[in-house]
Amino acid sequence: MTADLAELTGVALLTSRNPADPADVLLRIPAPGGFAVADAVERARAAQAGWLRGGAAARSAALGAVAAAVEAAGPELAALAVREVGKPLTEARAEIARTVAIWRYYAQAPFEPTGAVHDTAAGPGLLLTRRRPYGVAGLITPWNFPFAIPSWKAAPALAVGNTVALKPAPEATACALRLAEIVEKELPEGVFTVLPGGATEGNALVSAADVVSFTGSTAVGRAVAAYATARGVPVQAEMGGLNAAIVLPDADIGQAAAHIAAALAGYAGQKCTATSRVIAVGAALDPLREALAEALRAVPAGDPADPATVCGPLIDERARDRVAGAWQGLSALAGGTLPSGPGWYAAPTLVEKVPAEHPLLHEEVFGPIAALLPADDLAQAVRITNSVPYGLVTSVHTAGLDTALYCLDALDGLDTGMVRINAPSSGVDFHLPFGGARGSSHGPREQGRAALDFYASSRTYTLSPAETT
Ligand code: UN1
Repeated sequence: MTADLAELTGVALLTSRNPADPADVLLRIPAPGGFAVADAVERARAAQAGWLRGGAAARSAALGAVAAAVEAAGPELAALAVREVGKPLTEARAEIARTVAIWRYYAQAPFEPTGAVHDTAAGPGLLLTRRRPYGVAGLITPWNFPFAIPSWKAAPALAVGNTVALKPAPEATACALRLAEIVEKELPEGVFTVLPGGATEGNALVSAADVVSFTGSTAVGRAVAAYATARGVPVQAEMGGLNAAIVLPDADIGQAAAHIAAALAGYAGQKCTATSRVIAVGAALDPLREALAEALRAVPAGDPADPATVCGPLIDERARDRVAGAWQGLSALAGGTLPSGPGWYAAPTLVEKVPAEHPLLHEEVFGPIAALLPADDLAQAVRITNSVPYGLVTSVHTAGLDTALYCLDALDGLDTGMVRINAPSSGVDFHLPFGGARGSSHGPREQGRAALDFYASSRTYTLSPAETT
């Protein structure tokens, strides 16, 4: 069906535009609909036995071949991410490098042990555990990491022997379809399928898959988790963040300001790991206030195709308006302005004197804006950090081991899934578990070895000797 016919017949259309130049439409296609998703999942299910029985060496070789193919297409893929989701070129190149590393890392996984051997509690025999894939992994991915997130979900799912059906965010459809072309060539038919779509296709996928992994908004993530749980299939959901950076007076203030500026303004703050609250402890407030405002004013902003750009456009007009609404009535130390278009730009912004009940301190904006908050001491800074419905990642800037240890304390410390000492809140490592507390995450962790466990159930075998007569 053509886009014109789809419009005439009321079929939903998927449109993706260049956020730096909204007149540049990359794609306009009819959404495939729920039945197409159900069919694709059936094809993926039919392909699973062959993929699993093909053996560890074949799976490893295929995942390694995907890594090489993504690497070979690197410059083209980075340019596509710049054009479709407005990711600044240097960051887009880094995402491709990360994507290649992810496929390489999981290409080793098929050779890893899949379980353990134990003695029986009493008597002769052996106890064994063994991982067993679920079948079809249904993946729902956001637009902000259009290559890395689909890859860090798909690669471990495939490594342990599942097949994959992936529904990308509509805004990143062109990136996902291009990734599918590359990946499909290296894998047997039906093993990896991309189904473009919106909510209808997402629902259909959650209602058919054997294991579900989601990254996106908290509202949708909660609904996906509830639906999958009601069906009795395992689910993980990575959702929002309202991440704090805590700065102590003993920190290298220049370095802290540079890290926070990067985590606040990089990719216009469109990461669940971005910093949106900056908590200055005691005497750190004045020097940090100056240094951070200056660092934010100096952030290279504008055309995402320029390799120097750090802060590009917001994904669409609605996102830009949400950012502009967030600073209304607040006093801005930096930014608080909307640079002229054609793209959806907002300047990196730091506001202060934000009233405790202001939405900026409770709801995720997903843009280049943070609030500067004072704290009398470290304990208060930790309490402020933990006082929101999210708990993904916190950065702590200090020269003191005692401070770091206090923050990491299991009972009194930070209630976030990740803590980064003297590092920006964003830019996490792919080979470690990723996830947060409270409203940020649901279910088991993704990435690293944790992902291999998530995409498989564990079976326990008891081997007893036959009775001898
Ligand atoms: C990063 O900061 O390196 O959707 C990754 C997101 C996160 C990934 C952040 N799930 O923004």
